[in-house]
Amino acid sequence: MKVYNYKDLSKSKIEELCSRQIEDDKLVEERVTDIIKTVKNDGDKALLNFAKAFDKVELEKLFLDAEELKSIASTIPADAKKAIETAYHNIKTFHQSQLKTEDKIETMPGVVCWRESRAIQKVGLYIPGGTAVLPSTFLMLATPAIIAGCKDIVVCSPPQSDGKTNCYLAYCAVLLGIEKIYLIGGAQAVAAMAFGTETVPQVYKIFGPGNRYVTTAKTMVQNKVAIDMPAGPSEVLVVADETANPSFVAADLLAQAEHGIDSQAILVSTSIEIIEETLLEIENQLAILPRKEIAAKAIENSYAVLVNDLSVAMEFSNEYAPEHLILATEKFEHLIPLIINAGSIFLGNLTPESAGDYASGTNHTLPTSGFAKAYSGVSIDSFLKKITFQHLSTNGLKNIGPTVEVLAAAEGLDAHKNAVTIRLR
Ligand code: HSO
Ligand code: ZN
Repeated sequence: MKVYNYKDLSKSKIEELCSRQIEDDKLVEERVTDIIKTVKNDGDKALLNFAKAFDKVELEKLFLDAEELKSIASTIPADAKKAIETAYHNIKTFHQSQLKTEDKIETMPGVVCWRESRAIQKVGLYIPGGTAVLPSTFLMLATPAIIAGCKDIVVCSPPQSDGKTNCYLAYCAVLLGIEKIYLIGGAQAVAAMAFGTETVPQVYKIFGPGNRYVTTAKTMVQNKVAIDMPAGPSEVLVVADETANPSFVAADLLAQAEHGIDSQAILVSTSIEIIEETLLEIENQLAILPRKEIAAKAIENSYAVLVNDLSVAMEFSNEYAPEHLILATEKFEHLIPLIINAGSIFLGNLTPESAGDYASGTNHTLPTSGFAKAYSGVSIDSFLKKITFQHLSTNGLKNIGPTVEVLAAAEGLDAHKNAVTIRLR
């Protein structure tokens, strides 16, 4: 991990440090284009062939039904079952609190405007399999979808080598009342949900993280369906002062690093001692991690920045716009107002990102790659559309009519003007 001193950094170097170099990979793009075309043309047959080619399984059918899910779920260990239930309870409680009705507003006498929410009727959730199975992602996406009232919730996850899904995902399905898991992974899952096949229903919005193939596919189907957000490798930025605990900071950076070799774990600190001790701690803790090869590569691509004070740290953080921001300082309260760009924030020395990744209640589907400058993480809002309403009374029509007539005339749109005039008569 490289260490920089902020005062030696030029503006362009800061920009470079804050930019995530995601080169577009022409080969991935070509393959994904091909996969999408094949799924569009051949439907289920293509999906079964891709399962054979990519997941190395011969599937008899493309989904597990409620009975099968129940039977797989019954093999879940008791402690995992309880942990999933606790996480689900917290995620549900937090997301339920986001359901709000808005007031009706009388903008002028007799003119009333308001907004109401309606759920997106058909949504598709992608739950990665690959190097890590993520039942937590299933909870993070399905819970708000259900609370929002989405009618059709299509869940895709790649099949395991036995042609099934694991007991954790199956148990989540049972707990959530989801009656099918489609055994489809990668770009082909995204294509299936975007265009529909004989078996897989077409949806209006696709959610969920995934590898390069999945995220490339999500970008490519955007003229057909909405997506939750553009996705890049996961990242954390830790702001630490002398009140931070280097072992905790190292553990948080490594938790991020183990996600993938392209993950970034950034440390910004006011104390060179904290930086040095954290780097030593990273070495110690890394040595015994099962995913140490992955984590070591990610740490190699990461860096630390020494700053003069916490306000400069926050300036850097806002420029970086991290997916996760950990404020490893007792003074976190003072820093909250300085935060402008970040996906989700973890306050103080006792709040690890892992808490939010799994169980505290906040959503872990968050904007990466600097998109926190413009995007929010997944929440209830992601599954809703806000529809506006208005009503004019006789008095309202009289009050607003002349304004509309004048503006319509100014735009040369007489039919618009007429729609008011005819009523005023
Ligand atoms: N940190 C990931 C979420 C996750 N972590 C799932 C563990 N499991 C992206 O926010
Ligand atoms: Zn994580």
